[in-house]
Amino acid sequence: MNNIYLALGSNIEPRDDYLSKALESLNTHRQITVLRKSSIYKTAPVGYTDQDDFLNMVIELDTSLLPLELLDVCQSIEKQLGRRRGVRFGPRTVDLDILIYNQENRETEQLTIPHPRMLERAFVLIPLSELASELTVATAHKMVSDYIEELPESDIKDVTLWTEKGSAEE
Ligand code: A4P
Ligand code: MG
Repeated sequence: MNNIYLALGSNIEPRDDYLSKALESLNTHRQITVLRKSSIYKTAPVGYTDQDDFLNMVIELDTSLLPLELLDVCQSIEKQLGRRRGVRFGPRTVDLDILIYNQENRETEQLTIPHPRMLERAFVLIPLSELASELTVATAHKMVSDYIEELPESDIKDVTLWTEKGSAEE
């Protein structure tokens, strides 16, 4: 059984549609099965802050694809959903990042796993903890929940559970 986690993010409307379309494309790939999904969170932009809020989520999947093949699929889904590469860390219809691929530990320009910025990002760690709070990352004795405890309070406050548009009225 694989242990593979992806992070999804979007900050261009319709953000929730972009997330569902990305999920659908992953699921229809014959070598990918989406096993579990976190809730969707509304998150304040990190890095380049002069942009709209994001919707972020994390999914667990099973795949027979190798890491670089999976990256290739992620990038073609981003492209298919209209992603244009502009400002680094800037606005995007959809961003698909590979967080963890089993015990894989690699650092190349094309692909770094575990994702190099995941451990300091509340918008990744909080949804990931819904699926795997006891997962150890990077060191043998630090779990996802430990990394969350180390985050500044303000970063945690910037990540709130997102409720689908209109659902409150229904
Ligand atoms: N790459 C290397 N490692 C990986 C990996 N593990 N997964 C390479 C995916 N790609 C990986 O990515 C640039 C290159 O990283 C790729 O060509 C790939 O070969 P990109 O998606 O083209 O560009 P980017 O997304 O602007 O850069 P990057 O480095 O992925 O940015 P981040 O770190 O993902 O940051 N704030 C909030 N609240 N929510 C967000 O989702 N996202 C970002 C993007 C910034 N601020 C955000 C959010
Ligand atoms: Mg990316």
